[in-house]
Amino acid sequence: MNRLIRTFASVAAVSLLSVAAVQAAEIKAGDLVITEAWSRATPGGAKVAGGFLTIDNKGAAADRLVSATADVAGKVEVHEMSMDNGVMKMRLLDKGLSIEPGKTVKLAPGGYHIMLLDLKGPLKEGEKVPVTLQFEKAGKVPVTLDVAGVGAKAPGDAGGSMTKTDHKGHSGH
Ligand SMILES: [Cu+2]
Repeated sequence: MNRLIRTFASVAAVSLLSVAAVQAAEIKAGDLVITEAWSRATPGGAKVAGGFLTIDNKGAAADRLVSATADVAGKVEVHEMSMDNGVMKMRLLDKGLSIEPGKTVKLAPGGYHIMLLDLKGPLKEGEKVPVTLQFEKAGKVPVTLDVAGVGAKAPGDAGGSMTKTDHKGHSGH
């Protein structure tokens, strides 16, 4: 518990220090820098939402995003989406997502993402959704997802293209 509070306090301190000119919050956790954390408003009664963010590893050792939790979701998983013969497929990364040293890993629509499952309510545009990421080395890292509009930043993906996924939890799209 102490560790959690300290982590949170250091993140809060970093946020206070960041310049107002930088719009997107930059979160530092050890050697990791996390930016552009966002999600999309959920259409209709959708019970799932993708979470997207950019993770920069400025250290000399690899880290790994192993899991995440969110108060708004019953469960959060680390997923990879890819095209297979024109069909979008979702895959649970049960060992997590490796963040190699010196590399930037972008979680974005159509690729890696965190999946918020069993949503307790819809995500609305303009909302800020707190999520706690769990890294192998950096530990628990609280971030805030800025909720954009339905289908935002993903042209042609405004709710139609995800219906062909083989991932059970996504049939609501
Ligand atoms: Cu997914």
